[in-house]
Amino acid sequence: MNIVIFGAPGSGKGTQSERLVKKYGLKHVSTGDLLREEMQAKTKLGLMADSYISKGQLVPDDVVIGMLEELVANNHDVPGFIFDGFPRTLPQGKALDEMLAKHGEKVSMVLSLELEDKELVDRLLKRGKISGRSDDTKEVIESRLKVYYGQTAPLKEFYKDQGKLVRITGQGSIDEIFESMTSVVDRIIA
Ligand code: B4P
Repeated sequence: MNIVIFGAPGSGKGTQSERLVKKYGLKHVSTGDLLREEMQAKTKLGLMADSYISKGQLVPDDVVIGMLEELVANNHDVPGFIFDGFPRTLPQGKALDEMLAKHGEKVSMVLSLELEDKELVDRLLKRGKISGRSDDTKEVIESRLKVYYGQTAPLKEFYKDQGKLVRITGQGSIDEIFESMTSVVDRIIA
């Protein structure tokens, strides 16, 4: 089972993914977390990623796709993945299909967390006060949302055409949203 958790910045992807991996025993793959680890370690990749992330832009496709290819190839014995924050562009979506196909796998479902911009901005500003993340500031959040609507949201059509897109409200308590998500997953895998 390979699940893509999809949504705008602040929609709850990371929050829900952590819970879903525990329930279903899947491997959590968060490109945001992986990039932040590189940034903290000040590796060459991390310094390069920082120059994009701190401006609210996406890290180039070839870098993120390369990172994921290695991870998928090195984890062929896991029961499946939860992809959190990947794919974020059409080329990434196509690359994910190809890298899974190499291992006889495919994306099973795409759970899209849907939320109004105002709530997204409020959540990220709130997180910014404690996280110290350079991308959780008003100006950068605005640019992340623009990037989301321009480059990431078109993936919804890509997955809708494949019959894999399931829209879930991202509004409500973390527990309520988790319940909606697990009821969809349980129905699909039943
Ligand atoms: P991410 O780390 O993926 O950041 P994000 O989109 O902001 O989502 P995140 O998972 O962190 O937040 P969540 O919605 O769970 O990416 C950061 C950056 O890395 C990107 O902007 C990009 O530059 C780069 N990047 C990552 N992946 C890439 C890729 N594939 N290609 C290129 N570049 C890439 O939660 C947000 C907040 O809301 C939290 O504080 C949480 O506690 C709160 N929250 C969650 N659910 C809630 C609820 N129900 N009610 C109230 N608050 C809630």
